[in-house]
Parts: sequence; structure tokens; C-alpha cells
Amino acid sequence: MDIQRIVLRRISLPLRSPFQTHQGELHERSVIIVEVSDHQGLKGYGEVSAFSTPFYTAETIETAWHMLRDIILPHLNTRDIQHPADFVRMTSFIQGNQMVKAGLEGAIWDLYAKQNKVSLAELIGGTRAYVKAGAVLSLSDCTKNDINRLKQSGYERYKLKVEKGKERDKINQVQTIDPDLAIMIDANGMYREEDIDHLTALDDLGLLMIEQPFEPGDFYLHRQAQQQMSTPICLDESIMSLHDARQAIELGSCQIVNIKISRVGGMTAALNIHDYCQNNGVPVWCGGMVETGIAKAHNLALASLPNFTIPGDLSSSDRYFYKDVLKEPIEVIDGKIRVPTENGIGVNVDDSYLEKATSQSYVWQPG
Ligand code: OSB
Ligand code: MG
Repeated sequence: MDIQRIVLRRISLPLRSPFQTHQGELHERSVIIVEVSDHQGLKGYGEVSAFSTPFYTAETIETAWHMLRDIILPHLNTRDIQHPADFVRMTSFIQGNQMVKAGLEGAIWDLYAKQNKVSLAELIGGTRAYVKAGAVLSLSDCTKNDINRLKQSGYERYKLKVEKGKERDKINQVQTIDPDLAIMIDANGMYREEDIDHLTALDDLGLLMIEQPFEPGDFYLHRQAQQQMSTPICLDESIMSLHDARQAIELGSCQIVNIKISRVGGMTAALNIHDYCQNNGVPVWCGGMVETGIAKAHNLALASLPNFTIPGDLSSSDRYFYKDVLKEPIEVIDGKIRVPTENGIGVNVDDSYLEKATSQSYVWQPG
């Protein structure tokens, strides 16, 4: 592939309101935007969606910056990249660091699609023109106003962050505002072995699913719980690779898989997990990372694949941000988001706004 230059940018966008979970609170969103350009001036964009602290996965923005600048870029031989999957093989010597790999691989996928004059969705075998949107209500947003604003856009599914012991209250509170909302809860691994009976007792609520009840790594406990519960378990943090997805499904630790491009180490891994789940009759949905329109555009391409049958954490640009890094924000209309058909990720990045949001940048050129 023709790759002339790679630019890394640390950016920070203020959030409209804090995103609160039992693990902490986000007030602004800092990510690394990766831009890979060729000699014709085509640009591919990717996003490293690590957080400032390692509350969700072990990576942080700071470790990601180090991995890119000091480990991955100095080893990168662009002449050996004919296809984005070659980049995956070249970086397979690096353990973990999924979000870093995913961000750079994403920029390479976007550039590859643009060089081949095809949309990313079409390139990876997407079949949907629109994907179903889903809203996430953090602990701090659950008022009538929050829900009515989301309802106006027609979100089809509501995911609630909950606190242990207060699940029923929170769910009832939301159902009083609208009894017809399809609801699931995300535990982010907060339950312990002794909570299995407590979780089973929530079966009567008819939740769509419960996401990541126990700590990542514990396929055994998820299996024990799933055998007792009728509510489907969906795994998020536990699934960092195709191997994890296979173990979870073979062991019966979940019935549904959340795929995040960043958490699984990139689009190539995401596609493999999608295919594996599809072949095993396990539906998937696309997770979110309170990320910018660049990552959202990658998500839309992924979610256009046939086994993404459940609405994901796919929301509009203005759900979390006053202003996104795109010239035209991503919009939810009648509960759906259009999958871009333009080349690559199919969105126009607002370069001057990106520049304004940048606190540090680094430019790399092949030696
Ligand atoms: O567990 O899915 C999660 C946000 C940050 C870290 C982890 C998670 C989340 C979300 C928000 O649930 C998803 C979104 O709307 O982007
Ligand atoms: Mg989750």
C-alpha cells in the first residue's frame, strides 16, 4: 500500500454531561486520532479509544501514545502492507494493547478502502443500508428530560448502567417514564459469585440481556450464572479476541456477544468474531466507547454485517458531544443511522476543529 505519512493527535472533547458508572466518571473524552495518508493526498482515519485511566481495560491514552510512538511505528515496514490484515500479522508480536492496534489498523482500513474507491461497509461485506441505534443511560442520566430527548430520535433499545441492589428501582424509574422501552443493563463486572441468586431474581423483569455481570476472565462464573438464569448474558470486557469468543460460546458462558473494534484489537478480529458467532447461532451487537464520529463511522460499517441483529450502543454525535470532529454529524433518525456509502468510512473530518482539539501531535514518515 502507498503510505506516505502517519500523524498521531491527542485530542480532547468536552462532554455535554458527565458519563457516570460505578467505576468512575468521564467529564471530557480524550482519544488519539490516527491519520494515515498516501502520495495522492488520500487520508485514512482511525481512533485509539483508550481512556485516561485503566478502568475499562488495562490500556490508557498514555500507554497507547508510548506504544505507537516508541514500539509500533519504529517497527512499521509499510512496503510489507498490501492489505490491512498484513498490519495485524506484523504487530502480532505485541501482546495485548488491543486499542492501539485497532486505532492504527482502522486508519489503514479507511485508506485502503479509499484507495480502492469502495466504502468500508461494502469492502467488509456489509449488507445493511441502515443500522438500529441504541441509547446508553449512565448513572447520572436518567431523568425525564434525558429519556424524552432520546425518545424523540426513536432509539430502539435502552441500556442502563446500574448499581448493585438498586437495579429494580432504576429500571422501574425508566419504565414509569415509558413502559414500552426495551431495556437491558450493563454491570461492567460488578457482581460476585454470591450475587448469582440476586441476579437470577431479576429474571422476572424480562430484560433483553444483562451485559458483563462478572469480572472479565471468569468464563466459569458466567457459565454457572447462565445455567441458572433465563435472562441472556452478553459478554463485553471478557471478549478481547476470537479465542475468548470461542471459549465463551463453547462453554455456554453467554448467549450474546458485544463486539467493539477497539476492545478486540481491530476490524480484522471483529470480522472473525462476527463470523464465528454467526456460524454458531450467537447474535452480536456493536458496543460503544463514548467515541468520536471517526470511531462511530467504523462502527457503522461493522454493524452493517448480517449477524448484527441487535441494536448496538450506536448513537448520534450530539448524544455525548457539543461538537463532533466531523463536518456533518452522525444522526439518529427514526431510531436508525445511515451506513455511509461514500468511499472509506464515508465521513468528512473537520480538520480545523481537529487541530483546535489537539493537545499534542507526532508525525511519522517511512525511513
Ligand atoms: O461497558 O460498554 C461499556 C462506555 C465506556 C466504557 C465502557 C462502556 C461504555 C458504554 C457507553 O456503555 C457506550 C457508548 O454509548 O458509547
Ligand atoms: Mg459494557
